[in-house]
Amino acid sequence: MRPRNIIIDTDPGQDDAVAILLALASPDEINVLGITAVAGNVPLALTAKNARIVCELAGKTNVPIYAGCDRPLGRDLVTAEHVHGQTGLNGPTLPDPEMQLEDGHGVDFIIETLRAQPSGTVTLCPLGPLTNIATAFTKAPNIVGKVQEIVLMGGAYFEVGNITPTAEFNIYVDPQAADIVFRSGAPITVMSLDVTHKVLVTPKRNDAFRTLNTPVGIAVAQMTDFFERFDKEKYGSDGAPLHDPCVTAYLIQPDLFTGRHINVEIETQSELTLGMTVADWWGVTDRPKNTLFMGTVDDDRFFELLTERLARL
Ligand SMILES: [Ca+2]
Repeated sequence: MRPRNIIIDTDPGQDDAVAILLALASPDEINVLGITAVAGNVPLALTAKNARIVCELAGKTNVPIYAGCDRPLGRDLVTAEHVHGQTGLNGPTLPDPEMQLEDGHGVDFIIETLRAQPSGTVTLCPLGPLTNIATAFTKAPNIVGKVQEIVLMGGAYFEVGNITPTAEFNIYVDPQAADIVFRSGAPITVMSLDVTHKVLVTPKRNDAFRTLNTPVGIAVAQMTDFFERFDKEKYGSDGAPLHDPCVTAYLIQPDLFTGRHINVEIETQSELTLGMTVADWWGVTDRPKNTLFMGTVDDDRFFELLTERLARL
């Protein structure tokens, strides 16, 4: 089987970093055509820098990295330094990148790549707010039909929300963009909080990263240690959820996850529930099924895969 061509759209973020490392460690399954940074967990200047830091950590300095949109479509940027720290990658001490950003805008890279590649051969992997993807779809609507699949981290049904009582962070930051993407007609697979809250970095799993005793293993252990401080207190759990790597793990081993084909729509108006993913899990409407919405994960096998792949870097 040929590796799947993907574009990673990201706002690193420690969990974005782990998702990117997992992809770069898996060239038999995944070919990273490029990385586009977006404003989200921290502002764009930092996410564009962090993406380069992560590729250098992996020793993969030939991946083209572009800066994309620096703010949501219709509202001010909301960031999450309270989770990820001031840099977005707090935890390890990693050198400033030597890699340069590519010239041009991340949105144009997405458009040009989809135009250049055969239809149905490029998968988009958004790990942050959907601003870049929505902007590309709005600017060049004819690329939507060429997308193989969008596999994204965002939203929730049973877990409801993490940044507000009813909204997950990525969708909440740019609900207008999410609305455009979920209405686009492109095939969408969603790694929601319902899944990612089951992927917990317990002390034992953190130790497994650390005992790889490689720069990557140690850095991943330090990153997951850092945001655990916040999450353990918040959730009272044995470890912090590792959200974004669910996206890249799915591309490598889809049978780790199960879900349902359902309709998902985005709340864009209500002040109270802005950014809610209104997911018709129980099939109580006739709205068209636009999403494969994941609900369960084999977390032991997920961490076996992740640790085994990180060891290759
Ligand atoms: Ca992210």
